[in-house]
Amino acid sequence: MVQKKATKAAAKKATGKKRAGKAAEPAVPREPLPAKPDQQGPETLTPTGRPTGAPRAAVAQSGAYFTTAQGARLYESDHSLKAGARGPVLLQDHHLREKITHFDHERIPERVVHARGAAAHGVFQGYGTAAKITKAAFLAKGVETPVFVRFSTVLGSRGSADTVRDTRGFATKFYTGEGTFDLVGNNIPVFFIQDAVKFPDVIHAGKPHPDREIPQAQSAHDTFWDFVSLHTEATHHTLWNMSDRAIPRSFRMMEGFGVHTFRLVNAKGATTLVKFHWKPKLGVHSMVWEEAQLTGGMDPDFHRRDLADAIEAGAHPQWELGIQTFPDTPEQSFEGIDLLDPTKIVPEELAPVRPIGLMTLNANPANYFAETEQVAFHPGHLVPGIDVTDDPLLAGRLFSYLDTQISRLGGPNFGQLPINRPHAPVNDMLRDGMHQTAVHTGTAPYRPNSLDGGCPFLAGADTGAFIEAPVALPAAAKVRDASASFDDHFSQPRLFWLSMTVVEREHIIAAYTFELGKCEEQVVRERVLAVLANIDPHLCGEVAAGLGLTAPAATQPLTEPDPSPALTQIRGTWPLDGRVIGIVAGPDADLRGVKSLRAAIVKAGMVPLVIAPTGGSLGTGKSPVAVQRTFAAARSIEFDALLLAGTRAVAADAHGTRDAKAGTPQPGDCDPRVLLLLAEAYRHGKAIGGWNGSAPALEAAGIAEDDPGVALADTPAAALKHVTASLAEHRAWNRFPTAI
Ligand code: HDD
Repeated sequence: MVQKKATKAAAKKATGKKRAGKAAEPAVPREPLPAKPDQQGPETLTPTGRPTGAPRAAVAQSGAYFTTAQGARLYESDHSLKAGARGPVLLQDHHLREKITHFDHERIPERVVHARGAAAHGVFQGYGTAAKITKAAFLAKGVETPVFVRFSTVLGSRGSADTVRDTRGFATKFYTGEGTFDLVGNNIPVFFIQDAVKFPDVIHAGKPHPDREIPQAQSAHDTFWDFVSLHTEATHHTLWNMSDRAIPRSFRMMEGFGVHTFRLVNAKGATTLVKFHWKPKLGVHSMVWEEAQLTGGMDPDFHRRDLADAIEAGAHPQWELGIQTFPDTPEQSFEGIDLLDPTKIVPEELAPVRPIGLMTLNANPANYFAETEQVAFHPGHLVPGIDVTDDPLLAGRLFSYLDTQISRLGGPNFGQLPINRPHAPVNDMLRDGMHQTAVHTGTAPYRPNSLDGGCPFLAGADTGAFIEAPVALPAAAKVRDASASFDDHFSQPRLFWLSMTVVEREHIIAAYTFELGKCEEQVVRERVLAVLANIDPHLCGEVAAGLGLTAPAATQPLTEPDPSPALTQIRGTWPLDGRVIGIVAGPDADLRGVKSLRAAIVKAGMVPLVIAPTGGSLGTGKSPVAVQRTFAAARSIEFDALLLAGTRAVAADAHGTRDAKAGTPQPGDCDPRVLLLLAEAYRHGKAIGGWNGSAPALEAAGIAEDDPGVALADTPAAALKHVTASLAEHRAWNRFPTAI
């Protein structure tokens, strides 16, 4: 609480003597700014999981007076203690030593993979549709469970760009009443390797080269392609990575996958094999490659900002959790697909995804470090009713996560950090260790005991987690080997390729050509082409042509699987929540139209941003139009669609301040920065519209009024209608090549 008694005089004394030239500091204590309404901290529980009653998003600085870590008040903080104003600094200055020491230890090791991430709080509500096959209580109808979700890239360091070509992590912590369940998945349903023993290898190959530590957050380099071409089991995941899935438009527009097959157990002990899917309500959408690259420079925090802004604006992203179910037979395969092989999917046409609950992300973290950085997920955090299978990749993961977290979070007690504390009561016998914050009482931390009243007691087998289903194991000898079914590395990449639309195939060809073009070793490029030949001759031929190499022949017969329409992103129309519409305007634009347009865009749940020659506002009078972006700062990457609000708004002017020209504007008058904006938006397949005679600007940018996704209308409302119709399909796909 602010100390009300503090007077100006006392405050002045507290801040020390006044110095000439020193900026005025606030002198009277007042309440600190509260957390923003969209922010929420983790549930405030004791280290053993009991509610403390403290507010969920506490402010960092509370209280009027600055103190040491021990609570002693400081009367001066800008100077170290010296023997005289020009004399040596004294070692006895505790404040100096404490401050520098703490600062020196502010960083913790970043995650060895998935270092770059952004997260949000939310809630999951079960539909009850899985009740027959799992006893997991949080999946029962209507049960609400708090969640914390962290999205990430895999390869980049903590400060790397969001929009690089990479797999995205999609890790969800369900704080259920029966203990914490973590679904630690990705936005790609398969993985590079089939056995965890190769995980350090694939990551070493993907991370920057060890000698010069370049390139950052990229797979476009020799070691990555060397590895994936030598381990052809990586072909399927690599193909997804070269597709648009690896450059998502937004975290809000990504699917998520549990990847492995899991085993659900019902109240009677019957088991079912399942694969988990997250389906975004906004659809699955991507950037185009040039856009992703530009974004890396213009706004490297694009995805992080997009998620936080959407939540702050109340556009809470939602995903349905779904499952594909398979009979738990001894073979653990379905329609010939080995369910223990994490490089394989089961097409949704063969096993439909059945929705079992809805997740809504509705609050931003209050503190990045405390929550997003310190959160610790683990695929072994399971609840009754959900069990693992013998997928050898999953087995290694069950070891790795706790192990890495002990080093990353400085000891074995990180489970007591607020973001990691289960919401179910904790009553373990884990004791002591670095950073122990629980004060365990009792004298007998062992079982059974007769001193602490015999507590704690064991739950019955029907209520406890980790009651593994008694699955029979085949009689076998110990071997370092894999099942023969794991040897098929090409039929599913071919299935994926054949399921893509023409545009998506063009993007894949361009991605391979770019990445291999960045490789320096000819032997690597040639080996990758040999892999591509086993996926599809057209893919291989086009990439080879782009590299100036000869396409090799396939070394295996090509399979002819039925395409899976569920794999393409280009289908249907989708909600437009949170989409950003740029309105290009100038001093003489139709400002009444701009105002009505802004209101219509907001009403439709989208975000209008006015782009003008300079900042400030447009128009005079009582209600000028506020400008959000200047011509100098606006690039197409930020907008999902553009609307031109009139003619002379885009007249060329070196300073962007000249009065509107008289007479009919000519194409040559167009400001080059607007031309760039239009040209990029056009190249990136974005909807473009306008009214009030915006034709000259379009003409100057070389865009025809009847091009796909382009529309000039008489009124702002009509222009918006055209643009939103095109935007619902995400992009004007007809602008891209339509035939191979
Ligand atoms: Fe992993 C982090 C997802 C295989 C070892 N992994 C990590 C994260 C995600 C995944 C989303 C970030 C979690 C967060 O936001 O904190 N990992 C996957 C998926 C895999 C996978 C979907 C395959 C299906 N991972 C995998 C293997 C191993 C690891 C085979 C090791 C044998 N993963 C780790 C790790 C990380 C991690 C080193 C780094 C930081 C952490 O765990 O806490 O333990």
